[in-house]
Amino acid sequence: MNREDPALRITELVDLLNRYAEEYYVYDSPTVPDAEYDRLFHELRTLEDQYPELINPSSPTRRVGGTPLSQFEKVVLEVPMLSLDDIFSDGELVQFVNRASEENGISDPEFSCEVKLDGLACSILYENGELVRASTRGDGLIGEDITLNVKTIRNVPLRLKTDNPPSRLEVRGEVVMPKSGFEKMNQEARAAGKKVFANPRNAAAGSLRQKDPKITARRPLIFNCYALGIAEGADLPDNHYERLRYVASLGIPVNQETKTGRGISFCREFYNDILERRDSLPYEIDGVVIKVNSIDIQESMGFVTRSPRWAVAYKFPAREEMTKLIDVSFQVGRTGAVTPVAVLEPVYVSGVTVSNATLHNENEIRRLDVMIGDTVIIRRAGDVIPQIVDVVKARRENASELKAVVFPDVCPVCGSRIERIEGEAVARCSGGLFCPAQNKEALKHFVSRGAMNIEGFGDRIIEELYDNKIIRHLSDIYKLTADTIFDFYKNQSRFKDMKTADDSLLVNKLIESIDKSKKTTLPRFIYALGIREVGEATALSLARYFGTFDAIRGATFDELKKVEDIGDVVAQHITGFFAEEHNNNIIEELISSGIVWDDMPKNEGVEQKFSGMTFVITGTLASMGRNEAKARLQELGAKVAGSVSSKTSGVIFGSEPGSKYTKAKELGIRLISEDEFLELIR
Ligand code: D41
Repeated sequence: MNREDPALRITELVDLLNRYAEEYYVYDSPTVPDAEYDRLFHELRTLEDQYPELINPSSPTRRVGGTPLSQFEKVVLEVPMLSLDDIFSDGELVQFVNRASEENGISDPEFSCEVKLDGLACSILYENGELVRASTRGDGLIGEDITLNVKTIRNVPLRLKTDNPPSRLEVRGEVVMPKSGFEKMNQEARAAGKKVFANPRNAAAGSLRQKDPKITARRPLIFNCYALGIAEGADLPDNHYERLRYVASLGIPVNQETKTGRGISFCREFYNDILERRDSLPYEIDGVVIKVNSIDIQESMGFVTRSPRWAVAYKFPAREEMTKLIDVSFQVGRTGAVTPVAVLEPVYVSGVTVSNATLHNENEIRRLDVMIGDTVIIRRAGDVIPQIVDVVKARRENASELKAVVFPDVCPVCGSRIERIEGEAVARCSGGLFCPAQNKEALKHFVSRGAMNIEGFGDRIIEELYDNKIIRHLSDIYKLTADTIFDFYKNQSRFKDMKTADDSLLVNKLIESIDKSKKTTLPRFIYALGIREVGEATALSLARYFGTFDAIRGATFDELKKVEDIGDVVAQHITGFFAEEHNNNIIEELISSGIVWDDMPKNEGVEQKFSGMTFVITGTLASMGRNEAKARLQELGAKVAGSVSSKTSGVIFGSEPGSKYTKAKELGIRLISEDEFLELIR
């Protein structure tokens, strides 16, 4: 790298950035994470500020966006579509706010703050109220005609909702694919062996650039307006926020999170609030956009080459970074599923150092065509396990350093054969309870929160007690005494200060919580057994339907299938589980060690008030916690789901409801206030 010679470094950066931009804009297939692009862009801009004489006319800082794809008709944008300058720190925010304040001689200008949707920018033109043309942003001056595709987006009105439309009105905004639709589409694509998209933005871009609008029509896209272009014959308000409200009154969707306020503290609060809620929003965002609200002040601030001086994109920490794949290890789960895990050169992603990522299964390794030694793009979003989303093939310089990933034929833990079932992506260790990995996972599941809920029984303790043969089966947990654990741990260096079992608060606490867990509920106990495909919801259905443990254990395949949500596969897993003598022995031991629960009132065939209904809860309820509300609904036969769909019977909302409220409204689903809810469950 030419860190010393600015002229050479500038040339290098221009070439690199232009190549990345082409891959991103023209081919919808970026080869480097956005964060890398942003960093290089930032470096180039800083160098150009320092050495203006070295500015290259083909520098990406002189241009906006990319070249349009030739397969679509070109559209000349009468009013150019500018881009946004990025900022990454509070210091830069302070500079921006000061610039806005000082230049205009007012101390506290008003701002409009918006989420920065991560999709594809586009322009939609209405003439006399009719949608006549839609185009991508292209290079900001010339875009591609995607009218037919945009017309298939369900929340884009084909005609404005007014009797008195402006003669010409161009709305600009972002087309995005909501996370839920993206997941579903990728799942279907994966199952069908088709191309999956790396993220919702690529999926949105790919969907809009379909030659066949019928394909676009099947993609779950939405549009949100964030600015106006051409406006003729319209009497527009004098600030940005009111203009968006005007547009919304014409039936054009505008993002609900948009807020106005004054001063830097308002901008900071907006940024922090959205950052905190980032994962619970139904679409991907990569920051917030802060705009000076007054159109007069906007005009007096003007713009530089590519972007207005009155607006900035304050970006969130990146969720995608580049690193190296050092190795692939194979993990065996509770059900024997063998999962390939990427061992990575540690890299900092959205606030956390990541050194492992999941590779899902063998198909995924093949799809990515990833090799050990490759440079990969990893993504960490929310609480989910980091994933490898792409391989940077361009960085495969030295083929001799690459090694193929070999999927094992035998379990790496117990040596049993690995089974692959036709049509199933997962490979499984056939060792069952002979496999220590499966056994340990079964133990971890048994003590987990939704199961027996034994506090203080962490993964590490389970591993250590298991590896030292102190516990083997689920039933051994209730045979543990403070002395057994203490005797084991006092020989371990990290507990060497303990003299007697009584000295160790931790050991005593653990024994106490083991004891406490003996009083449980029927659904918890069933779930804790770890029967394949029997999650918390199925365990609850079983408990409700059959009322007693013995009735469940004795149920036939046909009887099980009468329970809601239980099909052939699950029924098979349940009968199979109880047919194993080994499992029954452990169950008997568990029960004789004192595990108790109350039987449930049977609801076999009895219609309950909310049977067959599904509710969603959003916001904060004043009268009870969410878990209690959920339990009350379930007692009455309802199901409680985490997200709103067309199948939702109603959405119960408390104060500060989230996006689920908006979504329910959009879908015309019944909205139930807390008072109504209390009335319903009385
Ligand atoms: O949500 C967005 N991605 C977003 C993009 C937004 N909320 N506001 C934006 N405002 C502008 C200006 C200020 C230039 C009208 C933008 C963009 N531009 C933009 N998106 C892509 C390039 C520029």
